[in-house]
Amino acid sequence: MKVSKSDVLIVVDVQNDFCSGGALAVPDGEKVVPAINRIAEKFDNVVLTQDWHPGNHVSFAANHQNKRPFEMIDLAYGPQVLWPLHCVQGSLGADFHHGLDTDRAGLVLRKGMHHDIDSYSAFYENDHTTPTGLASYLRERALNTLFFVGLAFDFCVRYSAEDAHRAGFEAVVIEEACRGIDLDGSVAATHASFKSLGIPIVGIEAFF
Ligand code: VGL
Ligand code: ZN
Repeated sequence: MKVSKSDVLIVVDVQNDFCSGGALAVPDGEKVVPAINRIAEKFDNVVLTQDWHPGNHVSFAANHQNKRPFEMIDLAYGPQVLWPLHCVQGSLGADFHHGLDTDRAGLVLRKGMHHDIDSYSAFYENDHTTPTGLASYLRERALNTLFFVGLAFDFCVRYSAEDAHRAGFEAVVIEEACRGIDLDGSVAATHASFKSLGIPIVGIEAFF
């Protein structure tokens, strides 16, 4: 596969809190870093996303009485998983993993900044209405095939790829350069959803 000028690599949330030792560690999260750096060299266009929450964020279990991480609550926009405090704006946990090559990124898109709405997707917040601006950025730059890598496969990568597909972009996921949280079967649900939407998963070797 030859990467073209209208392709973009979207590197989702490769941040300390999602890596080993982090507040919301995804098993083997940091193992995506070498693969992502290798793939990124092939792309002219790279976007990094960064989960970036205020301390009073609604997705933090600590901000609700008698709630523990990984419990669900109902918010105005629907069900929401409660998470451990993670990726707080300006914290070390919110920094990109030190091994990630960030130099070639044309855009760093921060998300989850509204205290009352979570944002898994890089396109729309969890109310499915509030846009992040990424779709307009990509359209204006005529980038139409989007390759997704990063963390977590079954949350932010999943919802970003699905929203991209619904917005009319070609969305492709490089699963070998992702790792999942796997909460209540969420990895299997992600595979089923990608299959029904026709979102392909491609291997890393396709790029070399
Ligand atoms: C994520 C849970 C909460 C992710 C972000 O990056 O997948 N998951 N915030
Ligand atoms: Zn988050």
